[in-house]
Amino acid sequence: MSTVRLFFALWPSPPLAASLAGWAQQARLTCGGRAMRTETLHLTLAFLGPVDAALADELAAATPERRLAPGQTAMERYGVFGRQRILWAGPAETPAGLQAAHDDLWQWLSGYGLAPPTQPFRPHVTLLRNITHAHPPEEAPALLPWQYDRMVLVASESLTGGSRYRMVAQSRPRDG
Ligand code: 2AM
Repeated sequence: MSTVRLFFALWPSPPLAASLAGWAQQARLTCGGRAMRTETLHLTLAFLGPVDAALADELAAATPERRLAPGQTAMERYGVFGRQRILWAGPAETPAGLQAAHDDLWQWLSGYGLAPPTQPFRPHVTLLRNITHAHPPEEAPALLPWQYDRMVLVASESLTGGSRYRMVAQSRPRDG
């Protein structure tokens, strides 16, 4: 049975993605590593991992009927995941609305037999991978507000030298 590696994410608008790419360039001066391509920057709400192709199709068909409660977060700090050698941007605290979106999403996904993560939700946008210096810059650039009203379902396809993201579905805005 073939599988598809899936995740649900918030996708930044092009101007927000461009600002985040600026954050990445600035952090790279301190941390080294490899910057993610601007058009791939995202905030993962739920990482499903490999799922059977039939279930992937079912989720893609059901996603447009999902409503994500609109909300907002902000990119306000840098952080590091040392073991993964990742430098990220994220909110200082997880906003309640974003946590609720994550929890609702996993409640829905558990109905498909998918197991919620055991780790707490840490909303972040990965900016750099393979960093060589495991401490983030002391100061982040000016806060970037992020309003969201939909999520996207993304397939991550492995290629030699990296992975490619393919958007397979998106939720409809609540009043859309
Ligand atoms: P990362 O950027 O912190 O690595 C596609 O790989 C997306 O899913 C990325 O945002 C990635 O987060 C996330 N992801 C990959 N593996 C994961 C895991 N085991 N648990 C949670 N998120 C994961």
